[in-house]
Amino acid sequence: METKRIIISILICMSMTAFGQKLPPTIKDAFGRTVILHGLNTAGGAKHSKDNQPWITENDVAKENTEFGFNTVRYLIFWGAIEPKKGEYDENYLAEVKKRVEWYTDRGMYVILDIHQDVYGYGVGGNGAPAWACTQTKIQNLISDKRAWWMQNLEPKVIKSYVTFFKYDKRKDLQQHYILAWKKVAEMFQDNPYVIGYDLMNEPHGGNLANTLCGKFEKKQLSAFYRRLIRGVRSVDSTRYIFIEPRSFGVNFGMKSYLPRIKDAMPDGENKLIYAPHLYLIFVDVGGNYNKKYQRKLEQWFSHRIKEAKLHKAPMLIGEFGLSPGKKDFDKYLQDIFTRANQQKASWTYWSSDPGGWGPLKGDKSPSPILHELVSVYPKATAGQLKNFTYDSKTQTFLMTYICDTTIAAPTEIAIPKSLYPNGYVRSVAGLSGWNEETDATTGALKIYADEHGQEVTVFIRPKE
Ligand code: IDC
Repeated sequence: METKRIIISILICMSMTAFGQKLPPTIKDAFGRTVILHGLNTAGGAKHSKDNQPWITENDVAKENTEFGFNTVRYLIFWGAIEPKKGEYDENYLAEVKKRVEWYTDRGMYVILDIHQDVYGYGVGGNGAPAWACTQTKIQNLISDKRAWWMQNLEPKVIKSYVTFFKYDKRKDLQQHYILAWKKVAEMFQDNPYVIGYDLMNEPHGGNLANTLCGKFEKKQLSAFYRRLIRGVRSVDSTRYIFIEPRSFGVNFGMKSYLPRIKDAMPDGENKLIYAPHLYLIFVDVGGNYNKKYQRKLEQWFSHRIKEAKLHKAPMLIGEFGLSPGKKDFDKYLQDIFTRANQQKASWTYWSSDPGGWGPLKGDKSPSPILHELVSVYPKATAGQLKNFTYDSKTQTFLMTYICDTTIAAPTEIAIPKSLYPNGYVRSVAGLSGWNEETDATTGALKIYADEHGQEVTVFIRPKE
């Protein structure tokens, strides 16, 4: 039985590269290793908390890293908290962000900084933009409203705020201040290599639905905004990745994006963009369960996103996806996402770490059924070309194939979350005549040191019986 299972997994893994398809670009670390990012968004609660900081403590961060095996966080920050008064930065807020960011980076986790917004900004009932940059400046929280929160985007004052922000010719100051805010943030983290990049704007929305759906918003306004913003960020930082998102409305559900090719503005012409779309099929928020119809929608979502990532010549991070563990087949939905993400060597950050609701931890911080689906073995850094990898959550088996590159002066590292194999695991490495290995004392990651250049290596991991 066991042997049959192993053979089947190996065959599946091999068939994925059998037709010589071109491998998508991947994220690289400072050593040139191929990196896969797995982590959580932290945190929704920061949008309206008193100090705009998330719930998390340093201990929770350690647990994410060692117990659950995550190597990344998508960390939410807010323009309204960075620049609450026009032209004045809140140094205290930024210092508190820095302190928390270092909880992750000091232990070698990557941080993606995300300037977040939903429903444009604080002045019009949402979060994100400071009240002074909204068409209405009285701070109110409409989100406690009973409707789905994103319906607030249909409020006239919200539409007007988005439209004004993206009409650069009329109100240059808004985008200029947004760019300055990013420059301020980028300057602060310049010396921290584990801050892997900047997610320029959460879920860009043009306000006007007609313009959004016919493509005008992405083709004209959003692309022009990104070009300005990328130039601005690159004037202070030419090493980090820049994460770009398509428009949210429709694309989150699986429709195509109209965003034209966005180019980086690195001094040496290098492209360090990562395509970072969100995945929320409509059944997640509005009634219904995951079924065949949504399985087809999921295929459609991936097929559009893969084409778009190719257009931008960028690797992909699914920046947000999530759902309630109360939905029937939520586990199948998540595993279907991971299978497709792994085929593309795509990274992901689950929405969100907030305890309770969709979170991997319940309100009392005990594990929710979501956690079980998110915790997996994955190649967090591969010293060579990562050909393919699979993880089966039912059997807890992992298989990867890579081509060894000895010009890379660092080992291949496989994340093996400590909570996964209480009775230990068995690993086999095929394709090498000799190698050294080591277990990371803190995270439990398996490090493989090999010196046979060009050799195809297969690693298989399963629970100890
Ligand atoms: C949600 C939070 C919810 C909050 C709402 C509005 O889970 O508590 O009331 O935002 O601020 C997104 C957004 C992300 C959303 C998430 C889930 O980027 O901020 O968080 N979502 O609804 N886009 C689609 C879904």
